[in-house]
Amino acid sequence: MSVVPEKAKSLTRPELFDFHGVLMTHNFTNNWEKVENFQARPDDVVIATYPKAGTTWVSYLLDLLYFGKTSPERQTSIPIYERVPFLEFAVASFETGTEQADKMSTSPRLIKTHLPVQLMPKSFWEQNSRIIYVGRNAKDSAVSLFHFNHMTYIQPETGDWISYVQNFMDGKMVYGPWYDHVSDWWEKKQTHSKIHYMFYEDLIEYTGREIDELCSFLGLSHSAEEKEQIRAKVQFDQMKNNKMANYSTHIAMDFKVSAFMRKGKVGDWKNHFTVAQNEQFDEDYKKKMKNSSLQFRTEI
Ligand code: PPS
Repeated sequence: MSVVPEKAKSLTRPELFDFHGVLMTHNFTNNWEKVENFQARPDDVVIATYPKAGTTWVSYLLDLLYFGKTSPERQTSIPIYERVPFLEFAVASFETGTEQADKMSTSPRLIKTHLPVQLMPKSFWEQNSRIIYVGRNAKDSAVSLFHFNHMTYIQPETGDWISYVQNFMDGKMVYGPWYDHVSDWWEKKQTHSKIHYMFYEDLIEYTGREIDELCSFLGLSHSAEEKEQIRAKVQFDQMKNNKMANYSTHIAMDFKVSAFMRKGKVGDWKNHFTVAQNEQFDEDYKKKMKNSSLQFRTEI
């Protein structure tokens, strides 16, 4: 990734604004013409998530499934954010996501996005590219995003925990409300066979089974031994200590504030929500999700 470090460090936190009906910041819209007209390929594999749902985890898993055997040097020399371009990323002084994706020579290209389903570039649908959507329960997503927002200037001002949770419930977040994002992708999945919808909580509890299902969706055949080796490499502690997977080389993040691989758990929300806040959140959640058949687990 080409970057001018000193220039990047002097950037200020962005403001939220309405972008085609979704709250966004210029860090993800500055390059919109190129994003909207992005030329997808039939063999592209997209990892789509609301932020903090396990994007990096699944990105690394896919990278190992596709390239672990054929390009082992990749594992020790290229950070995950360069192996898997972030499509709409357009932060001043960094290479854009589309520039990164356009010059990729791998096949397939693995591409990450946080776009809500209605903003996906149409070429992905026309080319019938495979899309893996990862969902994570709202409370743990909110907690993870809260810590992340504090550790990177790419995100808007976040405020204290109390006002942040209110904003989360009100959908005043980059990429809009969590509730719409997970539900709209879920709806799309019902009619589009090239979307594989998975859950962070299942990946934690049944990693082996989830890898099997991913392989079957992607048409990949790996031996049980290979899959077991990959399963071991994507464990939280392994990734946390892996400089090529833990973002520690990314200059937009301040690891003194928080680690990118922070806890990697289901249920850390219990260490953040007060009893009253939790009751209010649950009440509000029921209303917002009443028309969706989606079920998340907040503990395992
Ligand atoms: S981002 O910035 O949206 O791309 O972040 P994303 O990668 O989606 O999410 C980061 C959270 O995923 C956790 N994570 C993992 N959990 C369990 N096992 C593994 N291997 C793993 N890798 C990443 C990471 O720790 C962040 O969650 P929190 O709760 O903050 O720890």
